Amino acid sequence: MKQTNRPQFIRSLLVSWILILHASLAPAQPNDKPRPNVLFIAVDDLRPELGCYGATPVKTPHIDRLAAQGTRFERAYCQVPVCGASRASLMTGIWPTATRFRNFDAFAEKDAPNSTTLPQTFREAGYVTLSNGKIFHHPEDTEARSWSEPAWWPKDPKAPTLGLDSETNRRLSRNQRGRIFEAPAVPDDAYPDGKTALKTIEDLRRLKQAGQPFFLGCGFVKPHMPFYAPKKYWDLYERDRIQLAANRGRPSNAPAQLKGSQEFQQYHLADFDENSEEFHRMMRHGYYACTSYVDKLIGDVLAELERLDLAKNTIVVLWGDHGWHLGEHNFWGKHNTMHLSLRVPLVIKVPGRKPASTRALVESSDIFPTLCALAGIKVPETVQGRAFTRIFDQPGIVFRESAYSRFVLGDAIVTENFSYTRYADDGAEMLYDLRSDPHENSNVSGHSTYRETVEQMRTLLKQRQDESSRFGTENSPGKTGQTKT
Ligand SMILES: [Ca+2]
Repeated sequence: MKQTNRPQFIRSLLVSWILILHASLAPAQPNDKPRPNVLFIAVDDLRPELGCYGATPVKTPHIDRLAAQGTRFERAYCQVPVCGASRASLMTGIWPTATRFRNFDAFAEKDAPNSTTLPQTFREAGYVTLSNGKIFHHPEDTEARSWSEPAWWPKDPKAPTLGLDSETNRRLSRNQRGRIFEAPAVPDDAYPDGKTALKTIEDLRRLKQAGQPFFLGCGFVKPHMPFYAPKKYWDLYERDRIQLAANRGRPSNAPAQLKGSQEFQQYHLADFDENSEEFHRMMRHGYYACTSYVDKLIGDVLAELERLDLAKNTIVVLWGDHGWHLGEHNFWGKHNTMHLSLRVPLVIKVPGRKPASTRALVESSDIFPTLCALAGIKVPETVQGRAFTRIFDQPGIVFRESAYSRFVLGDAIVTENFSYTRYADDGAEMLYDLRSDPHENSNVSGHSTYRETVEQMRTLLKQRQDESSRFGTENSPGKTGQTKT
């Protein structure tokens, strides 16, 4: 008897020991409070042109309501103004360099193979982690280690044409990406984003039943072009009354490297002349309609979170992956280091914290360690961003001296008063004084009055570039070892 029972006894001892070890490694929970869930809502190409950011005709009542309950970040900046790189950087908390997270084709898996991702960190801490729609730009990026289940995407998210007649279709045969706008009278769930909202709502019900803490990603693809939204959202705006950008010319003294994105040229512009006021008005109308459509879907998801009584213990993040030009400087979209391309909407609702707004500078890379801190989870050593949890209690503090972003050849920092870019090819510079020139109409980098400021910006930028390059050298697993939580 004794001999046959011994292996069982040893095994049960071992199992107990593993469970105890697991429990002791699990993050301490003050007062045994349940660990907070995270609902991470990513919106593609959404600039902070939302009701809660003031002075805009864009109707976003649901996001405004969330902002009124949470902390609204007035000065949040992306690391890279393009989908793939911005998302890979946020999801790893790692800054870009000239060779890492450079453009749309960036993969966390490929560009930072030794990193631990945000959802992976939560998963390894015992969370269920789910991804619906566009969270990573590439669905397969780090999928196996990030998510408890395969990342879910609606079918055909990029070209969901619903409203084209045969004549238009014939004309579109010359252009793979299809017409730039459509406004069919269809229900919300006819388009992929509506399906992403429904899947997220189903998941919330499932997660409520399961009772395990969760990190739930919900990524919408609008207002990214093409501007396809149900007609009722277009009908919220009268096109004739839409104001155009006041500054449709190039900034004075801008170097030749500064260009607008050519992405819109990949769509069929119907009968519009891209230099006409009618085109500017249509583009704004489409962007506004798609923003209101996504706002409604966000409202549906948040309503379910409340209905299920999960809101009281769920941190909600609303984030846009980069900014967007709506005709300013005659630019459409992202792909440069102008303030409008770098500044993103960011609202974080933390249960139990007072509503606030803050002008503290924060970066997308700071979101990863902030969420870890709020959930009591150890931040992986590879993360370069910094937790800004203090801001929730003291929204008036100064958190960062600069936000660092880059795009292809341009390295940029934004400080309290200035935005500065340096191009790697010939050293051309841009400096905008955000106090006197918030819309960046005049590059003053060559102006004698700003000589000292330019020197300071060069030094600050160099520091940020050096810090960014540190990952992969001092911080690499080979030298210091990598800590996973
Ligand atoms: Ca994007």
